[in-house]
Parts: sequence; structure tokens; C-alpha cells
Amino acid sequence: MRASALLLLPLLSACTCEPFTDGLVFTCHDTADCAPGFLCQQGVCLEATRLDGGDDGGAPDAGAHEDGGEPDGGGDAGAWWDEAWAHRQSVLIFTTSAATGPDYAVRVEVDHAALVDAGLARADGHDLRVVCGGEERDRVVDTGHGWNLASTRVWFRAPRALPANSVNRECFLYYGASDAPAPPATPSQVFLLFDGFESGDLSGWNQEQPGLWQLDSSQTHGGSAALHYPPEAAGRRELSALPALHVADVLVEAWFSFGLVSQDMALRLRVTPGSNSYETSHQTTGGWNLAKVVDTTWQQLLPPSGSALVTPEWTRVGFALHGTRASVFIGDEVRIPASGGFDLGADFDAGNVGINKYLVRADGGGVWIDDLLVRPWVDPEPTVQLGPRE
Ligand SMILES: [Ca+2]
Repeated sequence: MRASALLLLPLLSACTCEPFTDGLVFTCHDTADCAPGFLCQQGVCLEATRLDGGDDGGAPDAGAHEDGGEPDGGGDAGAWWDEAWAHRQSVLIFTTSAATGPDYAVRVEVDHAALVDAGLARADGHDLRVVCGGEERDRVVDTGHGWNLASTRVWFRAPRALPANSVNRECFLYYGASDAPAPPATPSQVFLLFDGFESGDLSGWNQEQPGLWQLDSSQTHGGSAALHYPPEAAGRRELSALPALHVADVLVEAWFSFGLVSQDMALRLRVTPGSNSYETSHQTTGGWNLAKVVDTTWQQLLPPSGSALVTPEWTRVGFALHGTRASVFIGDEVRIPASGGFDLGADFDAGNVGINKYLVRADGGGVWIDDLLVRPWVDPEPTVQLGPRE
């Protein structure tokens, strides 16, 4: 039986037919294939009330719903972008919370290994491109998920602000061009800030309190250098981005390698002069906490949880704020608090992004930090689904 077409898992119970699923996507030929309230758009059934945010790709959409979205910037997004590319899939971006601003970094996950195995895409990812509204966008592979994996994660900047409870249909993932030249892949064109600490100096950072911050090649997560802090007794040693960001709802993440489990380091958000910030600190062996610093007075708001970093493995840690609510992410699995955001209060509504060293114990050689990035963040984050391959 052809797909009854529902898209999101919570709605599966409403499906009366055997659905054809590709991940969570229900494919269709026309709207007659879709459940009531859903329209066939770009080969996928989409909930009519969510359709917003631009061009529908020019694909057939029987019973079309006028999406009423903003102008799409011209051009027919559904036209094939470049004949040298053999395949494409639509990239559907679903929101719950609004992702305002034109710079939201969107993550699409693709079984790149399967495409490579089938001879449909290059193993090095050179031919994998993101095109929105007919224009190619910079895309970068996730710092923890490389090419040719079953879960290759690719980031790109959304083509526009994403309204709440909407689905944006302007973007496509293209692949299948064996002679593809090097792609546009500048991290700063995707994220608000990215530093792999490969520049040879720390000119991108303001040392608010003199410290022992240095670049070092003895341990790296990516490239040939990382940020290093050698052993030093207790004392705040703050770095903040230079030029300063002034951002509110963002996530800062970095990869950490600790020579010892019991190091005390922090990621900081809404940093303002005078050592004011919210932060999450790795508290000796207890995991990561939530805290604030107001007029140099540090106050812990949520005790450390999760687990201490395993040494000397590289672990990604993220610190995110949306409104007053904060979350910490350890690796791909752990969120603190597990139930969702923790209310930090309204001391600071925006500010810069930074790092703090508090205590780096002797032995173990210190702490290494690499592949740091900052990106807009709302809770819950938009989700992304790929449409069927064309
Ligand atoms: Ca690096």
C-alpha cells in the first residue's frame, strides 16, 4: 500500500495505512497519498499548517497550499542547480521554536557511507553540496562525524529566519559529481565563530586575565594545533572572543582533552566586562555544573552532574542558552539537566563568549581545547529530514 503520509513520529498513531518510511519521512506522489491535513511537497507529505518560510522547490504539489512565506530571494529553487550533479534530496527544516536571525546553523545527517558504497557520491565529500534557493552555500562536516559514515553530519547556514512551527523547503543536498572541485567550506560562513587554533597565535581571543594560554601541537583534535593550558594553581584565567560577540541565544562548544580527570575548566556565555558571565565548569571529578559570575563573585546554581571527562580522550562539551534556560551537552548523549533547560535567571541578556581556566593540576601535562565553535541555538532545535532522492 502506498504511503499514508505522516511525517513526525508522534503522529504515527494516526496513520491508518502501512507507511513507506525513509527515516521519518513519508514519501508521496501527490496529496492523495497523504493523510488529511498533509500536502505532498517535493515528494514528501508535510503538515499543511507548518508550511512556511519560502519557496516549495517548484515541485509538484497537488492541492497546493500557498505557503505565505517570505519572498524566497528570487529564482526557482526547484530547478536543477548544476547538470554535473546527478542526484539531490530536499532538505526539510522543521521548527518548533522560532530561529530568528538569518544565521541559524542547520545540521543535516546523511548516510554518506551508503551513498559512497552505491557509487552515488564521493568518499571525500567534495561533491556533497547544499543549495538553497538556487544558490550554493558553504557547508562543513561536523567536527565529530566525518565523511563516508552512516551518520555523516553536515552543517550549513539556514537561508532565512525560521518561523516557529514551520517547515522550510528551500534547500537541497546535491551529490554525484565525480569531478567536483573543492567546495565552499568556510566554517565562519556557517557558524558565528569557529577556531581550530591553527592560526599560529591567539589574536582571536582577549586574555582578560593574564594566563598561560598557548597553542600546542602535542595533542590535537583537528589539524595540527590546539589551545593548551599547562598546570597552574587555582585562579581565574579568562579568554573571550575578539572581536567580541554580542549574542544571547547561542551554543558554544569545544573539544576537551584533560591530562587528569580532576581539572576545573569552564565554557562561558553572555560575558560582559568585569568578569560577568554564565558558565558551565568541569568540577574536579563531579561532572559539569551551571554557575554565574556577577561582579567577580562566582555562584554555583546547579551542582555538577553527568560524569567527569575520561582522560585523555577528546570529548565534545557544549553550553547553550535560550532565554534564561541553559543546557550542557556532553558528547552526543548526555544533556544536563536531562529534563531540559535550567533557569539561570535574568542577570545578563546578551554578551560575549569565552573560556575560563580555574585549576589545572600538576601531572598529566595540562588541558587541551580544540575545534571551538559558536552557533545560534533555540530549544528545541530545528530538526531536519531528507526527502527522497531525485
Ligand atoms: Ca586544531
